[in-house]
Amino acid sequence: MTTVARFEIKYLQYMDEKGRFISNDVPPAFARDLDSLKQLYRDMNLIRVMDQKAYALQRTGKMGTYPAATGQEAIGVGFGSAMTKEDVLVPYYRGQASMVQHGIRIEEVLLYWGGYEIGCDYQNAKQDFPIAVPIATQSLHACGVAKAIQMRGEKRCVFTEIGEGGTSQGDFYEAINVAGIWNLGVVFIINNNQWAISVPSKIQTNCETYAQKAIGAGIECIQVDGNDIVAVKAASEKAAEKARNGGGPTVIECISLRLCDHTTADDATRYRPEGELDDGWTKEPIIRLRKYLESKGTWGQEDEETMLKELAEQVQDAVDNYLNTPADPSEAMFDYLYAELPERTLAQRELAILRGSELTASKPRGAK
Ligand SMILES: Cc1ncc(C[n+]2csc(CCOP(=O)(O)OP(=O)(O)O)c2C)c(N)n1
Repeated sequence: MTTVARFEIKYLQYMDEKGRFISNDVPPAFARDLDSLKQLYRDMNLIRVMDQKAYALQRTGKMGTYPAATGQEAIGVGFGSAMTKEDVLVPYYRGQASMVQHGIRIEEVLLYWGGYEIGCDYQNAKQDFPIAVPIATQSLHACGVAKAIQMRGEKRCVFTEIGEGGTSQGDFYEAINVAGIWNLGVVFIINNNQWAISVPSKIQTNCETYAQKAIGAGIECIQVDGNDIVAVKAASEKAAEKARNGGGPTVIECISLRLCDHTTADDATRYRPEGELDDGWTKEPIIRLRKYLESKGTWGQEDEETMLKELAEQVQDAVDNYLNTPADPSEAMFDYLYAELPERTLAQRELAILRGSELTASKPRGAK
């Protein structure tokens, strides 16, 4: 017997949980620039503040279900900041960090989760896709976009994110297969936050890593510390550059931990083992970058307080815009799916208009 092929999975981490650069690899250029790191620190904090506010909106009946990304901010901010304006983002429901990073407005994210169709009509990112709630469907959409880019001969790439649980779906395997064989410029980000609602990642697959699923599709892959924004951004920049230049797809598995409930409709205390959160909070991405910035003498308590105050104001402005948006009329649910409504749906739309007028359809969400 002979060996016909060998594979290995590389792991990338630059910064440990104490905020020390531990890698023998030379850090990428952005990581040697303290202003760039400070900006990334601010961007991650923005998502944390936004998530807290979104939870409060849901809890006070002013918004629908919301999936926070607490503890996973380095993933979305990391790969979102590796994207150019021309690149296309095909997000999943826990994708607010990359969405905001790519120019989608905070109020648009809130509007989506508040049930507004205009939440998907991104003013500053027209090319980006609506949030995909059906698991793994976005992986195939991303391949479709990348195929169009390839046919037009454009120098752009596509980023799409998926939870580790979502990679069990057929759509994901079909997507990485077609991305491999058609050499599509897609970067698949696996957000391995250790949980698919109450199913721990360890019993989701028999693979040692989620990254290695790419090997079956013949595409390059890497596993990174998803709590280390330097590693996430560095791996994403490399994969994006390759994709834009015709080098094909990459799968990047980012290891992190969900430090919040799955969504506002979940109670993780019912399945999470004791102690997991305590340990998780020592490894989360924001504190480690703060420790690094402090160790360089470039960040202190005053900077922190000023930043948090500014971010709270920024998020509150977005919340006010959200709350002051008149509610979509009931018939809006019919208005964005077809160019021309089929006959039978027309009747349903008429009914929705009739019913809608009985409700307080045009009342802004924030109205008493
Ligand atoms: C096709 C489909 N099946 C089931 C669901 C219900 N569902 C919502 S989230 C979820 C778990 C997903 O976990 P994972 O992919 O790990 O992502 P995470 O939510 O942890 O980011 C499931 C099964 C769905 N949204 N779509």
